[in-house]
Amino acid sequence: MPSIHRPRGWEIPEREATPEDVFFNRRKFMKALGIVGFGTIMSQFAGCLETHSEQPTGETQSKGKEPAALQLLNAPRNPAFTLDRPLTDEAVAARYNNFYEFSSGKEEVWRLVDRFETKPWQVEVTGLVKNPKIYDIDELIRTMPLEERLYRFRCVEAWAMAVPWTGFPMKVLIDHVEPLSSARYVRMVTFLRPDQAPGFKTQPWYPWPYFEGLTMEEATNPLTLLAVGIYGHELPKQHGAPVRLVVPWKYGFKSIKSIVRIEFTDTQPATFWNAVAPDEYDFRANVNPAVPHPRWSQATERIIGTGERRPTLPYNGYGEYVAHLYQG
Ligand SMILES: Nc1nc2c(c(=O)[nH]1)N[C@H]1C(S)=C(S)[C@@H](COP(=O)(O)O)O[C@H]1N2
Ligand SMILES: [Mo]
Repeated sequence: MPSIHRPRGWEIPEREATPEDVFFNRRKFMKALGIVGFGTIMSQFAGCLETHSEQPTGETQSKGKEPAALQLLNAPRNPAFTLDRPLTDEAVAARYNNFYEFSSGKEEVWRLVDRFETKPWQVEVTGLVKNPKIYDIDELIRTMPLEERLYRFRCVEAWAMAVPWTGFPMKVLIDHVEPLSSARYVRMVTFLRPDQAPGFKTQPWYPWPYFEGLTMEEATNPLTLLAVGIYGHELPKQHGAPVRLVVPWKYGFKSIKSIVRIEFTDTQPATFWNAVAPDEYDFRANVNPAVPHPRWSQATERIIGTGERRPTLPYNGYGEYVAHLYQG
């Protein structure tokens, strides 16, 4: 190993020049307004916030009663997670998506999501747990410790972005349901609604609904996030509303969107892309520049929006958090 000092996460400058300055300034502004009744805020920002059915009344309210949109906006940023690159422009990220339930065309997914109904929404947590439970998405947003994290995100197809997710560590939810000692894996499943997403019918050969899995060690790793927001507001449908997984050290296909079921098992669950092409996508799928995909190199990645190419980082730059999971 050459003795090059690679700065650790907390030593890297938070971000280089970013197109998101405007966004973060807006949030600071919103926080400052937080001392005012938020009816005022909501009426000022009604045009840019997607609000929940629960309407603001203008009276002082506790955190527990705030509309989900405002809670996401107020989630504190976790300073432990910094970037070595600018954040991706919000509109670029929102118009370049992998979400096969809608289309295999990354640039058209956002135009096909209108009929997808993400409210109301429930997530069933089941399997080898002491306290199986069906959670309403509003309950999750109200009761889970929401925070914002700036994460790199790397698709197996070699495109990459860097975005601010709002969510909560999956471990918090896992602790709530108390897995049995026999639970060794977590299996997650996406919705199956052919009338709300055209891809089910246009690509009937796929083994719908989309399914993914992690080991318990991976699922409870502090990096593993269940995201309910991005750029300070609710997830747009194309990003996997209302709740999706984010495992930043693995290729993007592990980060399953629009989750309806989380199941604890004692055997390694099958995964969607492994079922489709076992020679190309394995269960583990850790980002690794040294292991090429059978059809292309993984040595570099292309930053969406700018087209810049950067070297791929082992574990997508998160080795300090996760490399120990894979030793031996
Ligand atoms: N349900 C579901 N989840 C999914 C996918 C999908 O097709 N369906 N695609 C995956 C892939 S390949 C990637 S790269 C990311 C893309 O997330 P983004 O569109 O929010 O950037 O979602 C992942 N989660
Ligand atoms: Mo991907």
